[in-house]
Amino acid sequence: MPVHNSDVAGFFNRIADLLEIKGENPFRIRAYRNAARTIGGLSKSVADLVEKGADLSELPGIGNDLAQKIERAVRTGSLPLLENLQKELPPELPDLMKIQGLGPKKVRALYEELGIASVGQLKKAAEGKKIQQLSGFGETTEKKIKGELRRLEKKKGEKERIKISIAEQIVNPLLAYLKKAEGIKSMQVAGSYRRRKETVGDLDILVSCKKGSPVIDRFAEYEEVNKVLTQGKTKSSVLLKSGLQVDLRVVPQISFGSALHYFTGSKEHNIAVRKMGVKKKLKINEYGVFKGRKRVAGKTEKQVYGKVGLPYIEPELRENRGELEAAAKKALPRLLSLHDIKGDLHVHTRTTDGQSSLEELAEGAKKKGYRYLAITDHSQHVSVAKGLDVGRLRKQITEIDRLNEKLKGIRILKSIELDILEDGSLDLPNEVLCELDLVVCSIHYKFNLSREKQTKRIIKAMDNPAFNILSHPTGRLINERKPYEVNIEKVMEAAGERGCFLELNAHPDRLDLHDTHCKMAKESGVKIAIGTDAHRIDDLDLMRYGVGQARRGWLEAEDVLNTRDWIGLKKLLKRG
Ligand code: DGT
Ligand code: CA
Ligand code: CA
Ligand code: ZN
Repeated sequence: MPVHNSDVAGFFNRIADLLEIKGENPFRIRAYRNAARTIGGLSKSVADLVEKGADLSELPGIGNDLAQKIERAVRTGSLPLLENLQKELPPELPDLMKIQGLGPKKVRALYEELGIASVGQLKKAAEGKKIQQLSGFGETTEKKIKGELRRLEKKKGEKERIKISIAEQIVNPLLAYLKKAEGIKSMQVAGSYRRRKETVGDLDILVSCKKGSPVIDRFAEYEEVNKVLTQGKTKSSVLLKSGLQVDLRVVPQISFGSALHYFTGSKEHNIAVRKMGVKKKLKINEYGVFKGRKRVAGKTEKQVYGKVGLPYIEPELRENRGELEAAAKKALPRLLSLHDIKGDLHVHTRTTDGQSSLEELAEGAKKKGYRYLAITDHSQHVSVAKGLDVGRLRKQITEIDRLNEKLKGIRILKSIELDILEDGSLDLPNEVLCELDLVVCSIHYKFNLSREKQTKRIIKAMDNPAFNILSHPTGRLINERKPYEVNIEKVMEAAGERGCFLELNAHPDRLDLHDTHCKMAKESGVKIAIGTDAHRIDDLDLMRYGVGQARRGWLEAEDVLNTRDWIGLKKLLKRG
C-alpha cells in the first residue's frame, strides 16, 4: 500500500509530539513540525518523488537528514526514530495532547505522577478526582478536562471532515484520471467543495458523457480506491485510501445544469429554490425544471435560476443565508475575486520561523503581480520562532529599505506579527512600531482566559495607536484547536471605533475569520485584511482559500483592505 503525504506528515508530527513531551530542544521539534507542514502541503505525492529519485532536500525546510527519513518512511512505511520514541514513551501519549488545555508539560506530569498513558486512563483519573491533586492542575482544570473528554466522546461517532486543501490534493489527480475515460463531455466537482466550504464531508463529482462511456468502471479501478461502496449505471460511491468518500454521478448533458445545481447544494438552498418553483407550478429536480411533463430548463444553472425569476447565484452564497432574498431584490454582492487582490499582508521570512528569504518572497510576490507585500515576522515573545526584539526588527527595517531601493513594481511593507501580551499590552515599544508601515497583532498564548478577559485583552491592545490588524481573530486550528472564548461582536465594534481591522487568515489550517463573521464584519462596516500567513514562497498561493472564505462571507472588493493600491491602503491604515 503506498505511503501518502499525510502518513509521512503524521509520522513527523508524532515524533514532534513525543519529543515535546520529553522536553527536548524546541528547535528540533519545530524542524519536525515544519517538515510535516511541508509534506502535508505538497501538491505532488512524495512516494512518486522518491520513486523518481528526486532530491527531497530541495524542498523547503528539508535537510539531508529529513530527506533520508522521508525516503525511509516511503520505502518501509515506518521510521526507526518514531519506533524508538514509542518504546521509550507510551505510543498513545500524544493523543492526550489533542485535549484542549493539555500541553506537553501537563501530559508529561500526568504520565510521570499518575502513570496516565491513554485517554481512557485520563478519564478514570478525572472521575476519581486524582487530577486535581497534582500540582499545577487544580479543580477547574480537572473540570475542564472532563468537559473536553465528553465533547470528544460525542464527536467520536461522527466522521472527521476533511480540510478543503487536502480535498483539493485528492480530487485534482482523480479528475485528471477520470478525464482520460472515453466519451467525457463535462465534468465538475459539486457539493460543499464547490461552495468552497472550509471542510468537506465527502466529494461529489458530476459527469456527462457519451453513451457507453466506461467512466463508472474506470472510477472503481482508480488505484487510490480502498472500497467500492455502490456501483450502478449512473452512480457510484467509493471510499479512498485517505478515508474520503467520493460520489460520482453520470447525468445527460441536457440535465447537467440542474444536476449541478442539485448536487452543489446546499440542501437548505435547494429546498428554498424548489419551494419558489412550486409557487410557479414548476417541479425542480436533478433532471431539470418541469412544467407538467415538459422540461423547460436544465442545461445550465443560469436557466434553472431564471425559471424562478432569479439571477445566477454564486455557489459560495448558496447556504440559504439570505442570498435568495438578495437575488430577488437584485442586491446580490459582487463577490471578491482573486484578481482583486493587490498584495499579501501576512508573511514570515527565514529571519524567524519562515523558510524563504526576504528577497525570495519579494520575487514570489512580484511574480504574482502584487503591488506590495507586508513582512510580518514574529515578535520576541514567540521565542521558539526566534521572534524579533527591537534590535533585530531595526535590522530588518534597514534591509527592507535597502531592498525597496532596488525593487521595481512592488513595495515591501515593513510590518510585524506582534504578540498581544496577557495584560493587553504589545510585545514591542511604540518607538520602534512607529517606524513600520503597518502592525499586525495576534494572540499566541493564554488561550484559556475567560471570554470577558480575552475580549478586554484584545480591545486594550487596540487602544494602542500602533495597532492596525487583528490577525487570526479566534485562534482556531481547523480539526485541531477550538477558537478561544471571545466576544467577536464586541471586538468588531471596538475595531470599528478605533480604525482597526480584522484579518481573514487564508491558511487552510486556519481560515480564521469564519465565513459568518466576515459577513458580520461587512455589516458592521469593518474592513477585512486577507493574509496567507505564508512561511515560504509557495504559501503565497494559499490566497485562493482566503478568497473562497471571503466570498462565503459575502465580501466584495470594497470590503477588503488589500484590494487597494498602496496609496489607498496607507490612507485606510492611518488612525485618527
Ligand atoms: P458535505 O459533503 O457534508 O461537506 O456537504 P455537501 O453539501 O457536499 O452534501 P452531500 O455530499 O451530502 O450532498 C451533496 C449535495 O446534494 C447537497 O449539497 C445537496 C444535494 N442533496 C443531498 N441530499 C439531499 C436531499 O435530501 N435533498 C436535497 N434537496 N438535496 C440533497
Ligand atoms: Ca459532499
Ligand atoms: Ca455526497
Ligand atoms: Zn500567528
